[in-house]
Amino acid sequence: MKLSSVLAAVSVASVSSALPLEAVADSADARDVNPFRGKNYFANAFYASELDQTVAAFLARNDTLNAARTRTVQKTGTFVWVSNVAGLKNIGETIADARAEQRRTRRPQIVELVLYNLPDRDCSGGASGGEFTSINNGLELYKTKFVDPYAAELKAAKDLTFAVILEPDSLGNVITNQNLPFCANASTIYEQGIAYAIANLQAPNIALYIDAAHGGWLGWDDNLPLAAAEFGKVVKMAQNITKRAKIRGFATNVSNFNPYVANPRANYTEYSNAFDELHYAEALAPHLTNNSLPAHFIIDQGRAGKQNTRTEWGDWCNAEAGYGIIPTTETNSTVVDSIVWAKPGGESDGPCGADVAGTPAPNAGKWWDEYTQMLVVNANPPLKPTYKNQLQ
Ligand SMILES: *[C@@H]1O[C@H](CO)[C@@H](O)[C@H](O)[C@H]1NC(C)=O
Ligand SMILES: *[C@@H]1O[C@H](CO)[C@@H](O)[C@H](O)[C@H]1NC(C)=O
Ligand SMILES: *[C@@H]1O[C@H](CO)[C@@H](O)[C@H](O)[C@H]1NC(C)=O
Ligand SMILES: *[C@@H]1O[C@H](CO)[C@@H](O)[C@H](O)[C@H]1NC(C)=O
Ligand SMILES: *[C@@H]1O[C@H](CO)[C@@H](O)[C@H](O)[C@H]1NC(C)=O
Ligand SMILES: *[C@@H]1O[C@H](CO)[C@@H](O)[C@H](O)[C@H]1NC(C)=O
Ligand SMILES: CC(=O)N[C@H]1CO[C@H](CO)[C@@H](O)[C@@H]1O
Repeated sequence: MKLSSVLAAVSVASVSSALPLEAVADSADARDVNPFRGKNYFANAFYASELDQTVAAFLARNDTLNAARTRTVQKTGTFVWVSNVAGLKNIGETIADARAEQRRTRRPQIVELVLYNLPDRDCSGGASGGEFTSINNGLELYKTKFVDPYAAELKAAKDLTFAVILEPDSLGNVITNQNLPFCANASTIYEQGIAYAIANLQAPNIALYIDAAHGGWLGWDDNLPLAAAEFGKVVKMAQNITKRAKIRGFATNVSNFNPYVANPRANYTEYSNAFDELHYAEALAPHLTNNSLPAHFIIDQGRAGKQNTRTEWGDWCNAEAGYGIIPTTETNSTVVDSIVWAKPGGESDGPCGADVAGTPAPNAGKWWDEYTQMLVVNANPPLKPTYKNQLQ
């Protein structure tokens, strides 16, 4: 049932009592239509709470404008990263919060989650190694202790729609980093793990996006067919487990700084046709179609607001940046479902990159408030302010 028809049927007297949740949920299969359309990008409470100190820092300097801009970030949907077994509890909390918001606003919510815990994770970088290793039965533990409970939570919350990014960086490493022995070893584990996750996260309220790295990595002409073939292989492996298993599409540039539309294009992109993420998505799309894969994308712009601050494409760590385009389905591209904010801006990439306001970068995942303040000030388009009296 459409939300509008439900609302029309509700009498004024009953508005204060909660709608049955099933009535609010969208009946369309999130895998067959753009699942973001008509939904509110749910803004998770944890990220909003991290930003409280950013608001306070601006207010301490009497910078009410940037404090108000930060409040806008607090209301913007970002992905919740679920990166280990202990983090599974965040799913339940997020679901409870999103339901409350759905009841309060009577707008269907889309809840954004990253699933990130493969055995031998981050085989090329090592900065984000995880809790499971293949030599310690990691694949079995990943399936039973992580993916199974993860899938059960989402399937039970039929009243919400989920967009899930699967395993950032992993298939990118399978495609281009076979020369690294640890990645070569990890490849079959990655493929089996992701296939299992796809096979088990099949439900009409779950839209899966396989991570497709970014234009500076897989966007080179020679890499595009290899990438599409690898994605096709993994989806077929999933269909071997769950017949007709399907994904919605692909996520690009997770945690990166590449602009959606470059202006001007950066010199380090040399001759690549995928010199920004929109060109990357459109270049990869026909290869996906040829591999019987859906050519739909979500593109992270959480830290892509300030262009051309880097000298090398490979610079991935805490680059000078600003918040980018606010999540939207108005993407000007038929292959792009939505601009999203996947990386929660302000959580450090690791102890690397330049100091900001005299402070060095903390360890990966740790909050870095000076960096966050920079993201607010550098945001492009500039963030609309939300003053305190506008909070509801
Ligand atoms: C902020 O504004 C208040 C009131 O105008 C003033 O008393 C205070 O000194 C200002 N603080 C700073 C850091 O400028
Ligand atoms: C790769 O796997 C083989 C066989 O299990 C093992 O002997 C070797 O040490 C592994 N190499 C790396 C770099 O992990
Ligand atoms: C699917 O399963 C069949 C039969 O077990 C096997 O021959 C085939 O290689 C599998 N395909 C993939 C992509 O895993
Ligand atoms: C690219 O290099 C040229 C020549 O050095 C320079 O003029 C231009 O500003 C550079 N473009 C960007 C986006 O940095
Ligand atoms: C897709 O397949 C068609 C038909 O085989 C072919 O003409 C076209 O070049 C292929 N496109 C890509 C991007 O590989
Ligand atoms: C889409 O195009 C319009 C008009 O050119 C532009 O204002 C808008 O910023 C574009 N949206 C994105 C996401 O690039
Ligand atoms: C999934 C993906 O592409 N991740 C990359 C995002 O961008 C950063 C910075 O370039 C890379 O380090 C990540 O590997």
